[in-house]
Amino acid sequence: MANHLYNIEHSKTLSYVLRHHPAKFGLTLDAQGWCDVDALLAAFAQRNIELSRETLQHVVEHNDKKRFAFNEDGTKIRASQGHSLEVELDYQPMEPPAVLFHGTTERFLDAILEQGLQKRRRHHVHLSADVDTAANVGRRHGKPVVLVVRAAQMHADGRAFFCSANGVWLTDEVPPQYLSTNNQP
Ligand code: HQG
Repeated sequence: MANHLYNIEHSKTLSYVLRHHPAKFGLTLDAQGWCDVDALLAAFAQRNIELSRETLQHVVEHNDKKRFAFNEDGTKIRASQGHSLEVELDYQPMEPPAVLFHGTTERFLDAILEQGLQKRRRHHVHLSADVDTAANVGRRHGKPVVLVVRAAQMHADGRAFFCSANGVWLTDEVPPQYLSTNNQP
């Protein structure tokens, strides 16, 4: 059975393929981002990347952030969020909690407070429901800073929010007036 490291490698390769570059593996995603599981397994085998159906199931189930999901009958797989590709993830708009959090790093702070949060290469701006998760996201880029997003106010102002299958909150952009660097938005 796949060990932890093995899972990380597979998770990285799956993220690469299912979020950003399916064509590099000769694969296509449908409009909702789904990839045929048989085709995925064949593409990995062709490239001598060992990935059995059982291991794939294990990765989907045990991945630390539950990054991937199967469709109902298990014939298709997709990344639940994080795409740079144009996909329609068919999440329903949802009312967010009063505040959400965004983890970033100090060197981006001035630009963010001036321009707001932008999705950049991703499909959405990614927000977390709790401070700890946001701090961990920020830590990927350097010394973490957690921003407070006045999500309920954004929603009241007509901005759409979505919650991914793995609990990441998604929105198009966060203008600076909804952001603050402390817990008193
Ligand atoms: C920053 C991971 C300057 C933004 C995580 C972030 C997440 C700006 C960086 C998911 C800016 C983009 C996404 C502006 C935003 N000026 N910098 N106006 N607006 N930024 O990696 O949110 O492990 O594309 O603060 O856990 O860090 O991959 O986005 O620092 O859920 O599953 O530009 O990726 O999930 O960085 O992370 P990213 P993110 P996975």
